[in-house]
Amino acid sequence: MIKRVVVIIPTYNESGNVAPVSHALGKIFATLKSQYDPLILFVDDQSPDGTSKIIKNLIKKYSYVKLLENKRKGGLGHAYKKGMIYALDKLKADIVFEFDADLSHDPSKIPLMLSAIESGSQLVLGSRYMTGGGIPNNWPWYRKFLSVIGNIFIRVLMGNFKIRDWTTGYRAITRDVVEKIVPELSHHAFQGYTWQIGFLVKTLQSGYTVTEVPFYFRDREQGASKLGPEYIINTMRYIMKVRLSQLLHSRLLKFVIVGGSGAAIQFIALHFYRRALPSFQLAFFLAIETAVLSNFIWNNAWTFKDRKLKPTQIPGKFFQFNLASGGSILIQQTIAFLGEKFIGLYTLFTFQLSTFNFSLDTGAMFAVTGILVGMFWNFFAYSHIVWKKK
Ligand SMILES: Nc1nc2c(ncn2[C@@H]2O[C@H](COP(=O)(O)OP(=O)(O)OP(=O)(O)O)[C@@H](O)[C@H]2O)c(=O)[nH]1
Ligand SMILES: [Mg+2]
Repeated sequence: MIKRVVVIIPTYNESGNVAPVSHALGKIFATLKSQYDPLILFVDDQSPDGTSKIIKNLIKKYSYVKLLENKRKGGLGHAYKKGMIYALDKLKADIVFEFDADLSHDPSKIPLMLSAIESGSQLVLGSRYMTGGGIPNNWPWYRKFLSVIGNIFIRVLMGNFKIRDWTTGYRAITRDVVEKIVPELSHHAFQGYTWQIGFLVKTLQSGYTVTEVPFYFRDREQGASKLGPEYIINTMRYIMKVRLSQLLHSRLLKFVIVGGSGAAIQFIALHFYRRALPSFQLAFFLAIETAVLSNFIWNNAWTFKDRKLKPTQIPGKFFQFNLASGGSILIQQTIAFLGEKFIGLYTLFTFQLSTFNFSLDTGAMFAVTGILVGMFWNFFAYSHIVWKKK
């Protein structure tokens, strides 16, 4: 079956570029004819320099050129969103490309990106930061610095080192991904690089296969760059927002909240049991057990709700949960014991960093270490034993 490929090119004041880019893409399209039916879709936002008039003349010359006109300038993401919906609905695209009008994106990489899709990728990135790719030598140092350091920064913040070029605007995307991801991107993601990063983050989160193909980014020769300082600020703000919302929805945070509430419950329960019961030992034990029960219920209903236990499993798993929690108490006791033996937990040995007039209590240090190691064990045991993945 011959597949429809639509190369989407947003334009804003690109009058000098639309003819050369159409010509260059036409040459590549000619080599694809046996397998693909390729088109260019320009998405113009009423460019004041008459870009759309030139495109309308190109349409008379090249049958593979199409134009979508927006009523107002809405940013790169907005243009892509409109363009993708049009490409899928009206042009029946199987695969779309994101492509810049300024010929920065080497069109000769299109066949390679298409074969990556044939091999199972659902999003293919044209990547500047891998062997075989690169950025222009003549870029001023600050633009090189921003591009390279910016991408490293994003990799660190996202905690993902597999993807090398997060901001690239050269991409091949399958219909499935467009249908799933585009409706999820709100108007917050329409400015600058946030569209590109947001699209990539959501595609990865949805479990699609993303691969990279290297290319050399060519500097634009015609027209002006739309890149400004607000791009950088918007990008950083967007990444922080994404990471924060990931943290708020993460299992680890829920686990910490449940654990913290458990500690509070244990404390309060002990207070009441001590009044009600003759034996301190018994009150102490019951208080722990109350907290363990509450933790078990909340972890099952919330932290691990995607792996919720069947009613028949509950007794056995609750026993396991008790053992795991006991293990964590044992770890904490051991660390406290070692702390006392080698440093003397109760001597409140402090060492002074006189310059800062700052004192560190090693006893507290051991307590914190004990709690952290205990928590680490708990999280491990819960996610790998009690609520292990099916
Ligand atoms: N329709 C539309 N296109 C836009 C808008 N902003 C940018 N573009 C287009 O998106 C593409 C990428 O923008 P560029 O200005 O080249 O940004 P860049 O590639 O990061 O920077 P330079 O290559 O240095 O200019 C170009 O084809 C622009 O014409 C917009 O608001 N609406
Ligand atoms: Mg460009």
